[in-house]
Amino acid sequence: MVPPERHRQNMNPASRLAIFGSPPAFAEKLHVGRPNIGNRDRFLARLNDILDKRWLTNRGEYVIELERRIGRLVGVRNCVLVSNGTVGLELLIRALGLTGEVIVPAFTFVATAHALQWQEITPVFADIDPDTHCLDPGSVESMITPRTSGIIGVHVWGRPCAIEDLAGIAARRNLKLTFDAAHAFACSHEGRMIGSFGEAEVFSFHATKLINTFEGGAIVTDNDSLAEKLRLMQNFGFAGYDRVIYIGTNGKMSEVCAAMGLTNLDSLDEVIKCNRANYEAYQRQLAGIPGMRLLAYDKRHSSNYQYVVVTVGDDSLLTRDELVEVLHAENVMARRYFFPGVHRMEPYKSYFPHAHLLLPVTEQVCRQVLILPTGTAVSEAEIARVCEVIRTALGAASLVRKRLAALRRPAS
Ligand code: T4K
Repeated sequence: MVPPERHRQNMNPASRLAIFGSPPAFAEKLHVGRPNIGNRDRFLARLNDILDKRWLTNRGEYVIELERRIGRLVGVRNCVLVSNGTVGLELLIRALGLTGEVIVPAFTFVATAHALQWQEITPVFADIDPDTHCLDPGSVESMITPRTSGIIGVHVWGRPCAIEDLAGIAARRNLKLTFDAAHAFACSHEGRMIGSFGEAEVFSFHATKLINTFEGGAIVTDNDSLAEKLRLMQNFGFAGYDRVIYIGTNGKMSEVCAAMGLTNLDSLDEVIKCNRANYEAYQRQLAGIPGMRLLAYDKRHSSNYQYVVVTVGDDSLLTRDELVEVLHAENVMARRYFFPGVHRMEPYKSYFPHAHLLLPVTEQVCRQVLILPTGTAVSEAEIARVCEVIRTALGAASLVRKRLAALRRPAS
């Protein structure tokens, strides 16, 4: 009788995959976007202080401190903390007086477009650059109409947009330029921090982001009058007790959220170091696998390495979607951000049914991009295991493909 270990070694490697009935590589789900959680004791000390002081929200001392620290880090005069990145975008769009049409990428989280449509402004989708995944300035220019009032670039994966080209277009065509910097906290462009470009920029501090405040975001700008307007707008238009001077909403960040932000900010360098080490581990493990291209971070800019992004090319032996099925069976919850592209989501799909014809690169990138787990919750050994699954699956691609097809067929 073959001893179990020998037997396992003699098995076709593909049979070790969960899709063939083996136990999954991970007993628990390995997620993309596990929150980075800073020093728990420091957070709890801040939480106790908040409870002792009974000051829970409405621009308390923790919010003020976090605004000051972010402003300093980014190098801008004003930081307005908000309840989440989406509300930050909505407030900024309104404060800038954008109207009619605004050009955005369709390769982004749906919030970028929703923040416009929510205010009955039409998001017009421009195509992206195949290397950076950010707006293609040539496509932006071709989408400008007499109704266009602005451009919102998105620094996808924390990599800067073609900022100078977009600024040139905005200046020539008299458009407002802003950036959705949800992914780009602590990133820089040519030695200058992201957050300091355009009219203003918006960060997200959602649980899944580099720095989280549970939920939260920030609008950063050097424009003092814009910041003042944003502060009014985020607090119902109150300019003092009983004095409402503007239309507003509730977009405030609470003290507990700010305390979490401060605690996470204390660990910023460690988090980025860990992300970078994880990225480099993936780089080593995935090197030389045909069709699997790890997105490079441009060394001219500093990055937060928050996302590990692989483009699964047409030369790969399995498609991106097949690899996702294999990985999910192993409890590796790889993601397909931003599939199928905002232009294929409602209501945009109904409004612009032919948008995809003008977005060939967006369409291709949406088909090919695979996001793998990283962050402080993921170890190098786990990364090695994830990559081993990928290598095993690709090494038995035709068997895997057949098996996936069989699993998809409904049982008769
Ligand atoms: N602009 C851009 C370019 C953005 O990417 C985003 C947000 C925004 C604007 C809007 O900012 P916010 O209004 O959100 O501040 C996630 C996040 O929910 C979203 O914030 C983020 N972008 C987007 C890229 O990713 P989903 O649909 O993937 O969320 P979900 O719930 O599937 O979470 C992702 C993974 O994280 C899960 O697999 C599990 C894990 N997770 C999640 C949470 C919430 C945890 O382990 N713990 C948690 O607490 O959108």
